Amino acid sequence: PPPVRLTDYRPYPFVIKHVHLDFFLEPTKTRVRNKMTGKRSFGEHALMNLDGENLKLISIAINGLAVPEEEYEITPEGISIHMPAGEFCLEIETEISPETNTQLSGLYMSGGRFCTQCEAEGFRRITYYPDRPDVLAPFDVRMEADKDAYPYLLSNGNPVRSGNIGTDRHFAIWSDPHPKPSYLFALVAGDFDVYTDSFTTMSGKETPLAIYVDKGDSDRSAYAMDALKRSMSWDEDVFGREYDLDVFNIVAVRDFNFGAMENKGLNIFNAAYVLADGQTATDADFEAIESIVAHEYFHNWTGNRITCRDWFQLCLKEGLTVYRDQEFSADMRSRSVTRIKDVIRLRSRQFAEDAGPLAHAVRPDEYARIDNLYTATVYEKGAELIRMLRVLIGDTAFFAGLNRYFDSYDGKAATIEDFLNAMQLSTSEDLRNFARWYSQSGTPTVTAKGVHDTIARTYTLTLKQHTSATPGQPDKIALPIPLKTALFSGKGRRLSTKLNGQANDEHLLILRDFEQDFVFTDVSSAPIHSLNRGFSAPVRLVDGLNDANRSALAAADNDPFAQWEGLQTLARNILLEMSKDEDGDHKDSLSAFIDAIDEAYTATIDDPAFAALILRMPTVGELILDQKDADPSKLHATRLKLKRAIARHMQGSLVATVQHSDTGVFDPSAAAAGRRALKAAAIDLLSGLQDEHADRIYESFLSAPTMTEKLSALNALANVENGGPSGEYFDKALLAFEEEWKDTPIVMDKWFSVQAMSIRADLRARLHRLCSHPDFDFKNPNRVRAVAAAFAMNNPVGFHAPDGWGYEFLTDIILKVDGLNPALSARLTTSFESWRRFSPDRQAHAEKQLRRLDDANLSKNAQDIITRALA
Ligand code: B3K
Ligand code: ZN
Repeated sequence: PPPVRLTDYRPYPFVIKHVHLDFFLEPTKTRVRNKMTGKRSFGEHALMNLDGENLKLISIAINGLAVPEEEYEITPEGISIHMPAGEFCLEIETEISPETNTQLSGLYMSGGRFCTQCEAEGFRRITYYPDRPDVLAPFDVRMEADKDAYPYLLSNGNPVRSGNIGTDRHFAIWSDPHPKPSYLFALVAGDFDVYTDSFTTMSGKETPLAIYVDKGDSDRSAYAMDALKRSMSWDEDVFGREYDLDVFNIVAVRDFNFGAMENKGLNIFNAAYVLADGQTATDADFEAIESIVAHEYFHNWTGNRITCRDWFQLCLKEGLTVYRDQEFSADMRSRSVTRIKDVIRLRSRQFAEDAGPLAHAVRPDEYARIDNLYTATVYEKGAELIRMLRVLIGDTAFFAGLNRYFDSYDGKAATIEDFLNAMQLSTSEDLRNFARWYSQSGTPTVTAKGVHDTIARTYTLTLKQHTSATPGQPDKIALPIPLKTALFSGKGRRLSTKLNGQANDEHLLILRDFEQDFVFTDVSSAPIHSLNRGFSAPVRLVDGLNDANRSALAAADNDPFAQWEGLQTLARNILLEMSKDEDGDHKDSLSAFIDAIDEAYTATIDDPAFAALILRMPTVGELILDQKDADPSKLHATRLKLKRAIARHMQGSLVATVQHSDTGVFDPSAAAAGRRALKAAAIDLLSGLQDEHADRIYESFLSAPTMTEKLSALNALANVENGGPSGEYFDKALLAFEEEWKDTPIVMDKWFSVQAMSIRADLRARLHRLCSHPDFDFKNPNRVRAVAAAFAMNNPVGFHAPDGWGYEFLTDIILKVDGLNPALSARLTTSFESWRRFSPDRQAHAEKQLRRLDDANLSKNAQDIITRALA
């Protein structure tokens, strides 16, 4: 099928003034009556096309009269109906089977409850409708169901009325006054425990809040509720945005294709991103819950009130909303630690995507399958573009532009051009070039070279940008790249210098051309430059410094991101040097590096979350990014060597850190989480010394007071594999863990993924055991991801095993999942995205499996990824 193209956009020729939906809920035979009133808005053609998929048509009537068969046609994509002139009331009744809907798109059942997922194109699996984001209408929903089995009946908007029907059934009516596109529709029916609270908005309106969870789980909803209230108040304080309905509900379901969904007034969440307490969730889980709750809530303004004209504009809501949730997390936690984590995520996911066959623009101009556009590029790079825009135009213009955007497009479906126009009206900076960031794919590389002139007291920094060709875009244009820059003396003192006559100790350089010189004046001695501070632009940087300069900067830089980045670059360099020359002792560079780490660690120990990041060495996944013909096993071995050297040198302080545990009630705060993160980093390093600390780590597993500590000890035990008693610690610990948590699926997912991410001789057999475990379930995405995605995306050593078994294992899973859940199989298939980056033997094995997938006649979603990966 031909791709969907941005240039093919045509407005829908009808307006839907109002939608009334009536649901008669039964697991295998749900009746949906859909009554739409509206009229043609332009044009004369009488045909109205509605989308529909897997629907059984029961009846169709216009203005109260049944439509004769020759007046409509059912097509593979939906239905075409001859419409009369003028206003119409179109009533369509269809039947669907939620129980057998394993795709988890549309109306489906999870744990005996009805729930929906409509973005992007799930609503057409519920009823015939113009299922496109630019058709907005107010919805009223009535539903009825068995009273005992489904005591709670929820939908978007405000509750209107509910009551009994006879003795066994009941109904509820919901009304959502805000016009919305169909992808924001939601319905939930089932039995739950409910955790309630309320929030008083800035205009004094008290709004009841509720979180619906599995029976017995309501205590574990407290943190999500707290995050929700903090999000509501933060959006008022920082963006001036108030909530706009009488109630706000969140429902947690176990079977869900991704994190959560921002349906108007009724967010539906993957239970893994709602439920948490110290015993069952790690600090990373708490952090994810906080940011996802915020993200979905923030969509109420960026996405729901202002939505997207078409799916090409997806980044309009996603990039902006990710930016907002990142800012929220930065305000709730440590700004610099949050930034570093966001950059790690961007680089490992988005840079990898941008460098391979799946690269696409933040706003692409064509796509084959919309589900496959929910990518790191749209989300994470989309957020970086917003952040960069703020740096370019400044805070005042940024917020003025946003307010103008909210004022101008509230209640409408907008485009990136609309957004940038609103911004342009608030700034004198010409944003036409900035817009290129949205249409050009690939990650620019910026190369820097500095020359000091002692006599003129100038420092000339020559910056170049280059972006490699990406699929469909052989030639690249220059982008405006804002680089926060500071100069330091050789001794590590930050210098105040002049650029364009302006004196400052940090300057914003905007590289607009392929090559440009920036001349700093008043520079008395040869400086060291610190570029892209705070990661002001999402680029790769070849900074032209030597390692001695970098060490000097790492010790001195007052920008925590720059300090961390300097040490990471040192680590990358030494790792690549060591893996190139395996037999060399690398004594000098090793000891200089370890001293730098030790020094930075000691200097930052009062900020444990940051110190933990200092101890974190670049992962194999990150190292691969800089390589051709990559050999993950070799990189892993080198990385272990480096970690061992660090552990050996810092043993004393690491042991002291491991022995510390907070006492008293569990504290999920960023400060307490930081202490646990440092402990985890220390345990991880010590585990590299194998048997020497195995007893201590096992002991730490047994006595761990929190899931974070339990899991970090378990992860560390996975690294200890020297035969003898310690080799068995991992399996002993797993057994104990399983015994304790076998009835708590979200916790058991961790048990599955720790093993899938372990690098051990028995990994292959272990993975097969996991897949035949009685609790492994191909229909539950969390469980499939806990094994398959954990393995393929987070265990490069195993996945890229030289004889190809990792590729074969994943392929077997994809083949099994595809018939059940194409969105999930397509996502798993993206794990092949970097296959051409590996050594020739690995490439041959990967290609063989991709061909196997290609021949298997898989879903359109999976096929789209396979075709692009092989292209
Ligand atoms: N908007 C949803 C993602 C929907 C994914 C559809 N394949 C969640 C989010 O980004 O907030
Ligand atoms: Zn989102």
